[in-house]
Amino acid sequence: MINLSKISRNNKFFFLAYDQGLEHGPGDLNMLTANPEYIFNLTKSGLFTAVITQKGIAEKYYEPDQYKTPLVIKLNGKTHYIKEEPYSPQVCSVEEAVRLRAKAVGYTVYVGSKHEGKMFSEFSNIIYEAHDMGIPVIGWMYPRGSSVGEETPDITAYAARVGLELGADIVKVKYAGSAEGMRWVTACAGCIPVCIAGGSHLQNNDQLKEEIKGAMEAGCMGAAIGRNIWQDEKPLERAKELADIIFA
Ligand code: FBP
Repeated sequence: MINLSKISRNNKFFFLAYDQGLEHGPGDLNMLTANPEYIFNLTKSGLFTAVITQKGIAEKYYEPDQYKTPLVIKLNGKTHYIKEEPYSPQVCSVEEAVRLRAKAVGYTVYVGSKHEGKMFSEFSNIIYEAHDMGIPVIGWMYPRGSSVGEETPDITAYAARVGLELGADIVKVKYAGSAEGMRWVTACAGCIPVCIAGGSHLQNNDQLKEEIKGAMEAGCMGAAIGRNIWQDEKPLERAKELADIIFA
């Protein structure tokens, strides 16, 4: 088993996700949050077990001595203009990510997309290369495409299972609607940790807190949250509330 200690605390994960500039565009950003330094400064709180960016942000802004919090580099990405069957091409190699001082790498698999085969193949090669270098791989396992219906616990569980069977070390999935749904997801993920994703910024943090509570009760090991933290007026207060649940 690959060692996950560099990106976890007490075997739990709290990732600060900041790849939305590429995935969603500047609509997610403002004059403050468009500056990656603002995000990296939030990591100085020590609340997060890792921060997630694309390679360009890592290369231009990430200073491990200054920020301390470990880096995860997303190896693929796509813009929100892509509306047909989703495919997110690999844009960074494992070797390059390690050179940019990543302690883990991430890759989105759109499970069920017509391009699933291409993503399976890229993901499998990434896992092979990363494991050869002792680097963990996080799978963003997102069921999407015209053959995939509305996401149900079974569909989320299927995506998590695909992550296990392809060799991911951690899977990141959307919340399956209830703690019971998440129990099925974690059962299907087997021995690999499941983290939940955040979603668009909600004025009230209560719903997200309930989801994270439900997920942790169901055996999840953490969360990867972006907009609900850094789009908030009080990002560190929001993050602390979530960290208290994850590391309880
Ligand atoms: P958020 O907490 O801001 O939703 O970030 C989590 C994340 O997985 C990001 O890493 C990624 O950019 C985004 O969500 C993808 O969201 P989607 O594909 O659902 O639009």
